[in-house]
Amino acid sequence: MAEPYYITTAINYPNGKPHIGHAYEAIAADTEARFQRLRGRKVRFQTGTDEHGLKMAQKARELGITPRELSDEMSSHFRILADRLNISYDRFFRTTEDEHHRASQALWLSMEKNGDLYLDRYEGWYSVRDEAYYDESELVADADGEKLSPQGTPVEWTVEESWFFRLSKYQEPLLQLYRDNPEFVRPASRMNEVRSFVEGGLRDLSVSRTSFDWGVRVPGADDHVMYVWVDALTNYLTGLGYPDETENFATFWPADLHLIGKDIVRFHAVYWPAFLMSAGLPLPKEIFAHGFILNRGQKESKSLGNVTDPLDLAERFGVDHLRYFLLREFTFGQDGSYSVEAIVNRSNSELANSFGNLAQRTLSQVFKNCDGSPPQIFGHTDADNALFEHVDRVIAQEMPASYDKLAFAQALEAWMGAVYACNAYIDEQAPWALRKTDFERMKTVLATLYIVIAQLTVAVRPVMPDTADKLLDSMGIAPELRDFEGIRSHWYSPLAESDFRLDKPEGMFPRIELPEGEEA
Ligand code: ME8
Repeated sequence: MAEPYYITTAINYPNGKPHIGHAYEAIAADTEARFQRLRGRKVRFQTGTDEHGLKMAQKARELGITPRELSDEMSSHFRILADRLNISYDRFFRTTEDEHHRASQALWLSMEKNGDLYLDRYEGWYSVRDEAYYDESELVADADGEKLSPQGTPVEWTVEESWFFRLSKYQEPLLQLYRDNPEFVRPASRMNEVRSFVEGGLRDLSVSRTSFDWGVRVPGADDHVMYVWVDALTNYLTGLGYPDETENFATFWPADLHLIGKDIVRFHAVYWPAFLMSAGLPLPKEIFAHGFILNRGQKESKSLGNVTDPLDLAERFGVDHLRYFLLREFTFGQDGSYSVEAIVNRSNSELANSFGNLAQRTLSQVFKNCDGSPPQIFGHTDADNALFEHVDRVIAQEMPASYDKLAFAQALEAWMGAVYACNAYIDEQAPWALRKTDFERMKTVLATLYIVIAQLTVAVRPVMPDTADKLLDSMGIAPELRDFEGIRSHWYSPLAESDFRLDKPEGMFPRIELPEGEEA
């Protein structure tokens, strides 16, 4: 039985159109999901939109439409983006779905049954932009002395009757969880932040609101809607059929990985495990917090006029180029800054000039000099074997180990190292010169390259699924060989002996040229 693997992204607020950060998170999660599938795991991958709460209600009021109209329209933009970026989700989740109300209420009732919910009055600071409560001591002041949240967003003093969750009761159990699972939150710096926050003491959490009604009703208290994070986090359960005892729930819960951004760690690493402990449910295995993507060092914002639609980037550079760039350029877990010239440089130097050129040079020689038939092997030399060993180490060990820990840049660094080794090999062996002097050796060299190119293409499938599959199709690599083990097997001789013939190869990675005079 394949080992199950459940991965989720954060669900996005559809109070505006998606931005590059949303694309980044979706691409990283998708790459991980595809990697886990390639290594034979039974994967479930969920993403979606987080549609309740004051932020959505206020935005809708501003636009003169209902929150439902806003979320219907905007949620579709997130789905369109996910589809365009080739995100292989199994479930696109919307928190306004009926079944989600039932699930959130079921979780609520379990927490209530455990004695963890009580009615009181909330008085304190709230940031609508972050949908978060803050303690006075956490606030900072802007230049005019105006109070701001630690994320720099405005806060308002809020006084309201509210249900509370006994978060304070979970301080010790949470600390125990972190002691037992030091990698519960990654990277380690985020784990440290969370641990210090919890060590500092936990106050009970206000978990319902009465001043607006755009949310999930609190069972038995119709004038209250749940705090948006209570229902938002529950999406990870609802998507599996909770509270019903479904096969999906039995197979996939607890989640293997909640992939989120660094600004929402507290909700996932403190509140969420506490809610689950209270409800008597198993806890997710890992929370990974990625960094923020900045545009030339700045946060994208309407006031700076630097908001870029990720669909435009995909259109302009190609989906797989964008995916490759975002995962290759930045260490996953840290912030990164992108620019058009960085995308162009990375794509041209690594995809067009290195990998694309390697494939194109090799396949066009097979096409021209071997009638398109993958050539026969006449005995390997040490140079061939050294190349095989290098590539095998990369695809069998280095890349899987890196993908497994979400070290995407490291996986692609190893991949590029192998591509460089292939390019050095082709230059040294010069098969084009062997055509006249030693036709058999030429064939062996091209066969060697054919094998390693197929292997390296399979290894990069999680990152560039579409282009990789087109290249593998053109090379006649059967679908069942396109995983880490399959492509190491002895598929080449049967292919060489079959009547497969290459079509005239077309470059899969054209150079990107910026129009003259365009500011890159
Ligand atoms: O936080 N770079 O939704 P959201 C990288 N609904 N990632 C970024 C980013 C950037 N510039 N800006 C935001 C929410 N993100 C909640 C989540 S989960 C139960 C509820 C990330 O639309 C952010 O960290 O504000 C989060 O992981 C995701 O995008 C959605 O952010």
